[in-house]
Amino acid sequence: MTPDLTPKLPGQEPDSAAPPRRESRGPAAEPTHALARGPVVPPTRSSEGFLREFLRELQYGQGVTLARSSPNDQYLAMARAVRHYLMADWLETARRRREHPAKMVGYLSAEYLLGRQLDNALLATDMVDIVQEALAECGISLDTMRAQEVEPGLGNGGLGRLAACFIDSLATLDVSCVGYGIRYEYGIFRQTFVDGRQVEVPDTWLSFGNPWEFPHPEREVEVNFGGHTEQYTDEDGRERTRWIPGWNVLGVPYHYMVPGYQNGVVNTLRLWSARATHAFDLQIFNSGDYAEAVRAQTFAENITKVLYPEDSTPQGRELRLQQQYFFVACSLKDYIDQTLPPDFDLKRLPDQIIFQLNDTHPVIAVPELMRLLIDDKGMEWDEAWEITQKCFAYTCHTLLPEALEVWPVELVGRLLPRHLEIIYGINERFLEQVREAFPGDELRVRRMSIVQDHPFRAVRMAHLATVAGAKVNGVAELHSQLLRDKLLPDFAQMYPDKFTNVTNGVTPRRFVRQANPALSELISEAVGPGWERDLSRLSGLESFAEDPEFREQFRQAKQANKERLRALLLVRDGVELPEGHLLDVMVKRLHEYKRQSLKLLHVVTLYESIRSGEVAAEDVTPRTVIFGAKAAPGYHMAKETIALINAVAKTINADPAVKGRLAVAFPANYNVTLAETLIPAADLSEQISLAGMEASGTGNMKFALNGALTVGTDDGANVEIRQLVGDDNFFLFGMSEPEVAALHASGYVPSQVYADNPRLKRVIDLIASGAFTDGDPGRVSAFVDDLLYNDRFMALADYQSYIDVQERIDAAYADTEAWTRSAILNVARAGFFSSDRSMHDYLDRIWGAGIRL
Ligand code: 26W
Repeated sequence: MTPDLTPKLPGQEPDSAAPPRRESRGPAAEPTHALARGPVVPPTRSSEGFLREFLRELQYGQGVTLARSSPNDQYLAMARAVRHYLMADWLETARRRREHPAKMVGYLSAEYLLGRQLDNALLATDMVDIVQEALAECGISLDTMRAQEVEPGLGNGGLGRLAACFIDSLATLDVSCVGYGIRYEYGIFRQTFVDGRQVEVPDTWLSFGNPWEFPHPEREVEVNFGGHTEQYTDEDGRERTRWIPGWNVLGVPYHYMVPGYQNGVVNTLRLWSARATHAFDLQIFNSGDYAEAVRAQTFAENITKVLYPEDSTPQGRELRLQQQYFFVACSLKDYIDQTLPPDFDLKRLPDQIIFQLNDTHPVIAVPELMRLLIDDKGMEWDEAWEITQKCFAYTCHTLLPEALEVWPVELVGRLLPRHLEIIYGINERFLEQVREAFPGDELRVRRMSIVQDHPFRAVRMAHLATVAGAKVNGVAELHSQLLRDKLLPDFAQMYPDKFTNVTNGVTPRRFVRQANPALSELISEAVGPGWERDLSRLSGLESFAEDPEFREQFRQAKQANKERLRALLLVRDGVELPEGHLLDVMVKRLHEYKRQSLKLLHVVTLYESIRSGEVAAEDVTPRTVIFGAKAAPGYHMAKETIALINAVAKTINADPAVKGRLAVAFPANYNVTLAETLIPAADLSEQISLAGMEASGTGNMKFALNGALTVGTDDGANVEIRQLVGDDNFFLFGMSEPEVAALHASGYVPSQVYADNPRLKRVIDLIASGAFTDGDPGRVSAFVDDLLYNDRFMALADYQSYIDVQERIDAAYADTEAWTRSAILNVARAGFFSSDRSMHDYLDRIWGAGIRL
C-alpha cells in the first residue's frame, strides 16, 4: 500500500515544523591554521605507524582496549586504520578531478558484486607486510581478520561482478568514473542445503558494522513517485507539463573507495539507500498517528531492502521498478546538482559525462534525463533528445529472450506517469523515422516499437536503450554478432554504426594477484614486476612452458592452492577433498542454459562405467568434481537440479567401489570469496553452455588466467579464449551456434537421442530408477522428464561429444608434463582478458574523446 502523502511542493513546508537540514556544500570561511589549510597527510607507512592507527581506532573508534576486544572489534578497527592510508589519495583524486574537469564515466549498475574489501585495500596500498607485522605485535593473525569480513554480495553473478571489475580497472587506469548503484540492506541470499535442497537465508551483511562505507545524509536527494501530470502555460507563454507526484522518498548516498592498483588514485562508488522523507516526520508531528508514520517510514525504506535474486527471468515486480528508478533518479540528480558546477550549461552535458547502462536495469534514466531537461530546465524536446542520445550507451548481457525486461504500461503509468508520457513521445518520433526509412513495412514498425501490445502492453527496455544509446555493445565477439543478427536485427539494420563489441574482462588484481599469490610470485620471477597493471606481459611466460624446472614450480603452486582449498572446505563445509585428483570445477549460477545437467550426466556416466565393471577403477584418472551454484528461489528446475547433484554426490562419495577414483563436492553458498580459493586450485574449467546462450562468461577467463584448462563449447568468450590459447590447449566439444540453430529448425527430439545412445540410456535410466534418491523415482522425475521430452538447451544432443572430450581429458591429464605445459600457455596467452583491456576498448569504441587517460 502506498502511504497517502500530500505532495510536497516547494514552499509548502511550514518553517517551524521543518526538520533541521544540513548544508551539503561548505565551508564558509578560509581556515587560518596551517594544519587545516595543508593537504591531508597520510599516516606513516610502517608497522609502528599502522599499529598506532589501529590502536587509536580500537580505543577511540570501538571504545575497547586491545585486551577486551573481540575479533569483530579488531577487524573494524584495522579496516578503518587501513582506510586512513587511502584517504589522502581519495581526497586528492577528488580535488584533482574537480580542478581539471575532464569527461567522466557514470557507470549505472543495479548490481556490484564487490567481494571482500580488506585484502583489496591492502593490495592497493601495498600494505600487507606492514599490517601483518603490526598485528603480530598484538597477537592477531591477518587471516583471522580476513575471515571476519562478510563480503558485500550486492549482485547476482556475472553482471554484478563485471561492474566491480570495471570500476577497479577504471581506477587503475586513472579514468574519472563514479559508479552509481544501490546499497541493498540484504544482498544475494546465503545458500544452505537442507536434505540436499537449497534453502535461502537472508544475507545480513551489515549486521556487524561496515567499515568500508561513508554515509552522507547531508547529500540526500528526493525522489518522486506516482501522482499525475498536468499541462500549464509558463511565464513565457509556452505550453509545459509538470509532474505532481503522489509520494516521495529520500536517497542517502553511501560512498565507497575504489582504489587503483598502487597508483595513488581512489575513485568513488556511490550507493543509494532509501529513507522516508522529512514529510513523514511532519506527519508524525501533525497527525499524532505515530504508528502510521512509522509504517510509512518502513514503506520507503523497503525500496533498497533487498536485492532481487533472479538473474535471467525478470518478475515484473513493482518494487524492482521502484529500485531502478530510485537509484537512477538519485544518481542523475546527484551528478547534475552536486557534481557539476552550479552555473553549468546543460547543453554541454555530453562533453562532461557518459552514462554507461549496465544492461537494461538503469534504462529508466533515459526518460528521467529528458524530464529533467524539459520540465525542470525548460529545454525544448529536440534539444533535450539530442543531448540525451549523446549521454547514454547501453551494454546488453544476455541472449535469452525471456531475460529482456519489459515493464507493463499500467505499472509505469501508475509509478512514473510523466516518464510514460516521455517514453510515448520518444516512441512516436522513433516510429516516424522507421516508417520513413522503411515505408509500408508496418510489421517492422510493430517489431521495433518501444511499446509492445502483445502479449500485454509493455515498455521494452532494450528497445528504449537501443534507440536512446549512442552505442550498443555485446560482451563477447560471438554475442555481439548474435545481438546484431538475432536479438536486435531490425535495429542493427537501421543503425549499423551503433553496434559494437567489447569483450568482457576480469581484474587481474583480485583474481590473480590476490587470489593466487603462489602463481603471482612465479609470474613476477619470470616476467618481472608490474604485470598486474599490464597483463599483456603474461606473454613473457610463453617460453617458460618449455622449461621443465618452471613447470615443476608451476605444479607446486597449483598443489599449494589445492591444499589451501582442502583446508578451507574442511572447516567451511566439513568436506574432505581427496588428494591427488584432477580437480574439475563448475561454478556459476544454476541455469538450464549453462547445463549443470550435462555435467551431472558425465559424473553419473563415470560412476556407472566403474560400477558396471565396464572400466576397471584403477584405469580411471582420479577426479573430484566440484560444483558451486545458487538457484533463483523461484526457479523450480534449477532447484531440482541442485537437489539431484547433492543426491548423486552423497551416493558416489559413500560408495567404496569408486573411492579414490571419483568424488563430488558441492560446497554451499558459492560467492566471490569462495571463488578466490576455488579457481586457483582448479585443473579443469567447465564452460559447457549451449552454444549461442552464454553472452560471454567471465569465470572462464578467471580459470584460464589461473592455469586451468577449459572444456567448453564454442560459446561466449570461450570462442576467444580458444583462439588465443590455441586448439591444443583447449578442449572443445559440442555443436556450434549455427548447428544448434539448424537442429532447432529441423526439429529436435531428445527422447530419440536417448533411445539411440545405449550409454546415455543406461545413465538416464539409472537416475530415473531412483538409484541416487533412496530408491524413489518420484524425486527425479521432473528432471528426467524435462531432459527426455523438452531439453530446451539440448544437453542430450551434446552428450556424446562431451563424454568423448572428457575421455581425451583423462588421457591428457595423465601426461603431467604436457598438461602443465598447456596450463602455462593458458596463463601466458590469456592476458587479453584483463578488464583493463576491456576499459581501453570502451574508451576507444564507446566513450569517445574527452576522457583523459
Ligand atoms: C531479472 C532480470 C535479469 C535479467 C538478466 C537480471 C539480470 C540479468 C543479467 C543480464 C544476467 C547476467 O548476469 N548476464 C551475464 O553477464 C555477464 C557479464 O557480461 C556475462 O559474462 C554472462 O555470460 C551473462 O550471463
